[in-house]
Amino acid sequence: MKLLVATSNPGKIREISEILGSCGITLVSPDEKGLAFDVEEGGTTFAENATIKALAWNRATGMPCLADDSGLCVDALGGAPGVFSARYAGHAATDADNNSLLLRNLEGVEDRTARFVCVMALAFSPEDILTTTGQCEGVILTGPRGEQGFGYDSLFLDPGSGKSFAQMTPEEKNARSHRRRALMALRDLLKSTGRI
Ligand code: ITT
Repeated sequence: MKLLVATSNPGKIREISEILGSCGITLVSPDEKGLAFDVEEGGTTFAENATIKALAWNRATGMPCLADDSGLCVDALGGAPGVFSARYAGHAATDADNNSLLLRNLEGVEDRTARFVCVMALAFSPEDILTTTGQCEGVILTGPRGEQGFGYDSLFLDPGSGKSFAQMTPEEKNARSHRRRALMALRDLLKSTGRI
């Protein structure tokens, strides 16, 4: 099976091909097809956004299309920043801006439990869409730790290892990431429904 992966992020494409490539799935990127367009992620849930993206690419190419949406959900903030993770501090916000705002909003807050969430949507047609979710539990630190990663990694403590995601090698992080869990669930669903 050939899948178009609706991202031009090489890190995501590598991670997806590690998990799905071994099941007889060939991945094609928009770059390889010479395609580029922006899809407005106007949904209120990760599932809605991932589905909007996967469907838009499916309509444009006629191919099965895989898209994801992910973000950080903090319990004490009612699940924020959630689908607004990339633009928590505004449309032009940098990771540093978003992290500063998160720390400010959690000043003096004791319950700092949080999770990274990722939803994968695979659209075969508008009537045939599979979605799976992966989550990864953690605790928001009171200040940044580590230099690796991106986004909220330096503030996200993995309680099991005692390291922030930014203190892990890419391999260590990917082994437990929300994206990996969503992808493994997708691989299992494709197998159990006889599609691969
Ligand atoms: P696309 O172009 O593929 O849409 P994106 O940068 O918008 O990539 P996501 O929708 O996957 O990325 O993630 C939205 C935001 O959630 C991202 O900008 C980060 O702030 C945060 N985030 C998601 N996954 C993360 C991770 O593994 N580590 C740190 N922050 C993460």
